[in-house]
Amino acid sequence: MPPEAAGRKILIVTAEYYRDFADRLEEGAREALAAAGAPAEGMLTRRVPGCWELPFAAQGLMRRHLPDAVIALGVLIQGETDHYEHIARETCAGLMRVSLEEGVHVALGVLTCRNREQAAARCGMGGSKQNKGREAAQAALGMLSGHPG
Ligand code: RBF
Repeated sequence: MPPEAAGRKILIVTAEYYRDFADRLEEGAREALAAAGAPAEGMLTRRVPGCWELPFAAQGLMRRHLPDAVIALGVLIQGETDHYEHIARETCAGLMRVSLEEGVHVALGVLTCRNREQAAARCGMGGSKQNKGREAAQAALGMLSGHPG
């Protein structure tokens, strides 16, 4: 069987509001794609300022580059106001909407955390083996290899 990612174009769009976490998520996603046989030219990576920008950017990039799948990455951390709730809700709803509108799977690698420690543990930092960027990439690959859609 050919590697799942061979010959595919996969877009990784990352919100870099927390640059340290963003870098780790993107790294996890890229490693998972490379392990599945994606050549460097099959991976398109783009950055946006924050999670709020992810749905708009993803849609524009999908129309322009026609990827086979999209991986959306970012970290939201609760603050003292309720901004977090609004950004989290609209980011997730927006990503689902563009996925359905464009007919291309968007893997959700957006973390919604109470604090930096929670985010670090999910980005493979401080000895953690978890990386939600890697998991999102694996979900995207799973959808490309035989899942309906
Ligand atoms: N963007 C993130 O990616 N993660 C955050 O935790 C985050 N927190 C924010 C908190 C406030 C109060 C505001 C105004 C913005 C925040 N943003 C965050 C940035 C947001 O996603 C977006 O980039 C900006 O609002 C500009 O449209």
